[in-house]
Amino acid sequence: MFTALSEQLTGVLNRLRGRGVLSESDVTDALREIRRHLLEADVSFEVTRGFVERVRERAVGTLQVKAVSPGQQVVKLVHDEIATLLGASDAALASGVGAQHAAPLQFASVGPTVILLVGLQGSGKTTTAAKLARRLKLEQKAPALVAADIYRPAAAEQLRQLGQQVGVPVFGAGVGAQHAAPVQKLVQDALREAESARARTVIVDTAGRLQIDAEMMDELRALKAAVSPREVLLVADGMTGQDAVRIARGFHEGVGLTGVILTKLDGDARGGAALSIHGVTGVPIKYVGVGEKTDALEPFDPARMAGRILGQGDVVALVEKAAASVDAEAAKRLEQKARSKKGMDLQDFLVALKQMQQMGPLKQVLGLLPGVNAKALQGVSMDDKRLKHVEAIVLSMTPAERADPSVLSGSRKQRIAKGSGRTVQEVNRLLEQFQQMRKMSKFIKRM
Ligand SMILES: Nc1nc2c(ncn2[C@@H]2O[C@H](COP(=O)(O)OP(=O)(O)OP(=O)(O)O)[C@@H](O)[C@H]2O)c(=O)[nH]1
Ligand SMILES: [Mg+2]
Repeated sequence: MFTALSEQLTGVLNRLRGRGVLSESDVTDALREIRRHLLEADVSFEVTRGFVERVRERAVGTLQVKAVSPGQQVVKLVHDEIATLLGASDAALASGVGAQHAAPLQFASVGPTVILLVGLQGSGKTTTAAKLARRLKLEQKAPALVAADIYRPAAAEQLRQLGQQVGVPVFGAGVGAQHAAPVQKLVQDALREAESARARTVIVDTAGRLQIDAEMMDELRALKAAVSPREVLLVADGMTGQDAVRIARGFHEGVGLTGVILTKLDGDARGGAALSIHGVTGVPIKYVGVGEKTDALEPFDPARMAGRILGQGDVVALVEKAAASVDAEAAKRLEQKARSKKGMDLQDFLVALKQMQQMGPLKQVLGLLPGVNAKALQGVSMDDKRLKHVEAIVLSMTPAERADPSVLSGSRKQRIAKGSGRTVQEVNRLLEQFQQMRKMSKFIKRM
């Protein structure tokens, strides 16, 4: 997801992170780069400008108080601002990265909950309706689907097939039905049918237009008035970049939105839509679509998404947790990972190294790490500087590369070396040590 942006921002932050001393002009340089990358990702100009100004202001404050590890602090600022752009509240940020903070769907206290899906043609409304229905069914919310696209028989048929696939009943706009009545009347009838079929949540799939026009907005407003939806969700194509901003603004002003579902984030969406849309509408992104199948819908968690974009979710968690001694939970996770079939990945390797550094003298520590033998790590002389280098290398990798280093081709290694300011030989050495550790822990597991 957002691969290019993620790689670029990760690169800038890695360079900052390593710095013990940081001047205002270092921050200015880094922000100039970040600004360029955001604009390249098609984040809206206003959003980008606001972002850079906020980070600059706060970073200058941080530098003035001569905080320890200023690089790390500025990285945290950038992370938090990205999370804020994506819709994280201050409370969510304060409660740490591990916490889950997806915006939940709202349910009506009496009667069925109506969820109106709106959006332009091809944005993914019908697919998303089915995905959402599947999810609500799993959550025991007794969902039903209503087809409000009365213009194309094929549209209702598509919804009907998808409904069948996920085992959710579909009402309304039957093929061959007479469409003399206005759409809101047909949808009201369908809603009543759904209610008598004991549906408790009703997802209404509306007709899209190529462009926002007055006719569509009038129809949607009439529909909204007729069915009193608890949620009006804009289904927006995540690939459209900052065009999504204009679309979202149009729909928000036209009908009033309660949330957004961004689709097609599994493709090569650059990130512009995701990073701009909340800032412009003020409503939360509630879910993201990550594939064509009906199970490809994920709740959207701004802070975790920020971590993902910056390729540092776990590391931020680690920094925040940084205790004087071993982090019990991380150690447990490591143990589970070491004992699992897949074994440790590079992210775990880094966590293990950091844990060891926090804990001080190596020898005392090695015994604590399950499945890792002192011998396996002998090559890694763990002074602070070496650890920083190792860390920089691992952080220059994308999450996918960390999970599976076998994908690392020569050109990827070169990119990583460049991003971390190390040599390709060092990258290779790190990978060798990692393989040794894996072998060792597999061996121990078998015993
Ligand atoms: N890769 C991917 N494709 C998606 C996603 N969501 C929807 N699509 C695809 O996008 C295309 C359009 O989806 P629809 O659900 O038909 O879009 P719509 O908004 O209902 O379109 P109209 O009814 O014509 O306005 C389909 O080919 C879907 O399979 C997603 O999250 N990822
Ligand atoms: Mg449709």
